[in-house]
Amino acid sequence: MAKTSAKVKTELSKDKLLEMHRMMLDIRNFDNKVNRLVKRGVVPGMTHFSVGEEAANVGAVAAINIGSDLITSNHRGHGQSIALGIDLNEMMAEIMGKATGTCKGKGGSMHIADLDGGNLGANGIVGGGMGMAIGAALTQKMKKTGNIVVCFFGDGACNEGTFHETLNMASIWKLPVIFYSINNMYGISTPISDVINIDYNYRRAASYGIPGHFIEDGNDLLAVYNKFEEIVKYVREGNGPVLVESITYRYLGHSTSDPGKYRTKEEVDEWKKKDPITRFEKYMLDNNLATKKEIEAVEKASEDAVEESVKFALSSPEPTLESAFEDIYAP
Ligand SMILES: Cc1ncc(C[n+]2csc(CCOP(=O)(O)OP(=O)(O)O)c2C)c(N)n1
Ligand SMILES: [Mg+2]
Repeated sequence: MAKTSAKVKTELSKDKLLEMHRMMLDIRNFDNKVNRLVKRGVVPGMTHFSVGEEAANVGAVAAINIGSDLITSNHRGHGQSIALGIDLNEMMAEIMGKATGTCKGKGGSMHIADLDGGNLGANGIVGGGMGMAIGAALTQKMKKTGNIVVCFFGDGACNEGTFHETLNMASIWKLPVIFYSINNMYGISTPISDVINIDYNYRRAASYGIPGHFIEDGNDLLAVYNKFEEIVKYVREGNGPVLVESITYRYLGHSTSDPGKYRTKEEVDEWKKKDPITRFEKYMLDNNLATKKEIEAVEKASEDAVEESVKFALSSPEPTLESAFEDIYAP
């Protein structure tokens, strides 16, 4: 099993560590449940999962000010939504297209937005969050809010034109935005090594005169958290944008319709040995940061919350026909 290299920062309380662990469990349990529900035909449409990428999401979100800082997301946005503390009942209802959903059942899995948590929204256009992120960052700068924006995207999105346009604009205007590429090494079935002529995308930061950071082990929760803590401070102090990339892996297919024939079982199994949740549990136990009993209690609470969300969503009403004409224009 790979080691957790990062040291716990003294200011990280036991409660915070258990909360981060809970977030990772919620992501895994929630997405595994949705995957089963899609296969049973209970959840309609296309769904992308964050299973395996929990630490890369939770470590980043845990370092920002939830409720005042902002994020933009992509098609694989369940991990970020949950890490920001979205109501699981409402999120499950949204994915099932119910009126009680986060977006009243009009968005579904790929369009979850949660303004209370600072989530400006997921979207199905690869690179689509980048323009929104720098617009939001410009607002923060002009209004001097002191808030920052984290723009989440994949490795594949780094070859979209908007990546270059937004990094360039953010750099010349010194906007408070962190461009964060979660590199799971594939864009659908295409390995990243087939589509870039450098080893890692974070090196592209040099083209815009901004810092590029690399988190080699994005399955190490504390390595992600510690790196983000440092970057968040730099960006909040008004030094301009940063590009950061973490390496992780998705256990499930690109989406529910992906049989995954482009990668071997051995490759997937190798990554499962570096599982972010198992490693963090071991780390907490080895360092006497939590007891087995406390960890089991968190596991049980997470499983119960996901089951509860399914009950809530299934018993919720469908949106009415009239509601299709509501929420079209901003007030
Ligand atoms: C502009 C655009 N081009 C292509 C697609 C189809 N598409 C959806 S996800 C995806 C791959 C994205 O890969 P990456 O950015 O690495 O994210 P990951 O799915 O690996 O998390 C593609 C090509 C799209 N949705 N939007
Ligand atoms: Mg990818």
